[in-house]
Amino acid sequence: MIRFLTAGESHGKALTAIIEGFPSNMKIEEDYINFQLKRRQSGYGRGGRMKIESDRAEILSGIRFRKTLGTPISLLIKNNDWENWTEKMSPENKKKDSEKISIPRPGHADLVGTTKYNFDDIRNSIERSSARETAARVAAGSIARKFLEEFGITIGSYVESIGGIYPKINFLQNLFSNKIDENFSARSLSEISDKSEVRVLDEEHQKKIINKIKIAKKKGDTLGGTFVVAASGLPAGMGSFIQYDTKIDADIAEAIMSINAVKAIEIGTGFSCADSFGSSSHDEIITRGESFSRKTNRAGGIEGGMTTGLPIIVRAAMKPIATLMSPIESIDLESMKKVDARRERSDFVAVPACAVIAESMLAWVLAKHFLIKFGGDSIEETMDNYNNYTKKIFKRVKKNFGRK
Ligand code: EPS
Repeated sequence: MIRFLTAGESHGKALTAIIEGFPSNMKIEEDYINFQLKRRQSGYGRGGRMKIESDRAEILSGIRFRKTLGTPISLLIKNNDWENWTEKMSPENKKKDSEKISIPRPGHADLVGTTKYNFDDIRNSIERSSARETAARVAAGSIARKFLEEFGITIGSYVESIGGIYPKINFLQNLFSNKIDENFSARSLSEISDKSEVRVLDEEHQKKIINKIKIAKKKGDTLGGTFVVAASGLPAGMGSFIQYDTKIDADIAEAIMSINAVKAIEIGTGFSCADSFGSSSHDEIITRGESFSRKTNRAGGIEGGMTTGLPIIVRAAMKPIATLMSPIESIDLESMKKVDARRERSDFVAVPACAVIAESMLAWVLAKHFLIKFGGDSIEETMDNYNNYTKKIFKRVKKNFGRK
């Protein structure tokens, strides 16, 4: 079973991640991780912080001569901004005149975090609840992504809407309701969206969104949006129906919902299939050569908590950033009086980054279920197990059901 933990405060010295459970002999290099970290930092509408940071992961352990050892991998991402925060975030004694924050922002973890942990300074809650932590997740997710690529599994994403502005063409509909494209690679979605400043799939849409972000910025307001994450090249049978906690869709939902500011997720046609007849909700089963397939992929690649082999299609919604330059109402915990919520440097929009983080979380869940299914201490052993299973599926069905 793979697992990872992250540590680090937003304005502390660094973020770290410890990743465990991947087989040995998997090729991985810092540049591969750094490429993903750079993707997470991009997107029109980010705040001043992204001009300070240029995230890079340093490999501290678990990798030798660009190959995994099967031992815990530890990664370090330095916070460049730490230079400006050494006193305010010092692990040593607090300076007498150091600033104390007492006004919580609605929509952030400020109030509940501060009361729950019995802090006397909201800064203590702000730091770890900040989405800065997701840099470490993307670094960890890169190891999972690289692992999956060994088996031809790719992951990609795009932004569907920001501030309620949707594209003229419903790309999502194409992904599951039309004829299945056997050659579809989820990575191709990112190859297109990465070229866009807001990670959308067409230029006209980008223009409209950037205008809307400009309006939000001018008003001191923020925006949220929706995004799509997909994975392709999967074997059928990852996950299980045996218990609630073995279902792969449940794990995916948990992983995506755990990303800061994500408020909703759907798989395949999700909410809209609840309004349709069963006959237009499910995917008719067909054979394609020596394998099973479906005429459509409305299920978004998962039936009964297991992968069907068709692409996994996930859609999620991110709420608008909670830090507002034109703030809404809050309470000052010192005076208990009504005040404007605290302003502080932040992003206006982070949906493009959120989609990249979601790719990383999806990669993690898929790698986890892949290794539960196929195991292996070395990548060679995992590959043998994988080949053995996938090559025999169709033959076994034929044998079990009596056809020669
Ligand atoms: C964040 C606030 C901003 C964001 C930050 C998340 O940081 P700061 O307070 O330093 O301006 O830029 O995100 C990142 C630093 C990052 O790397 O994504 C928040 O409050 O969640």
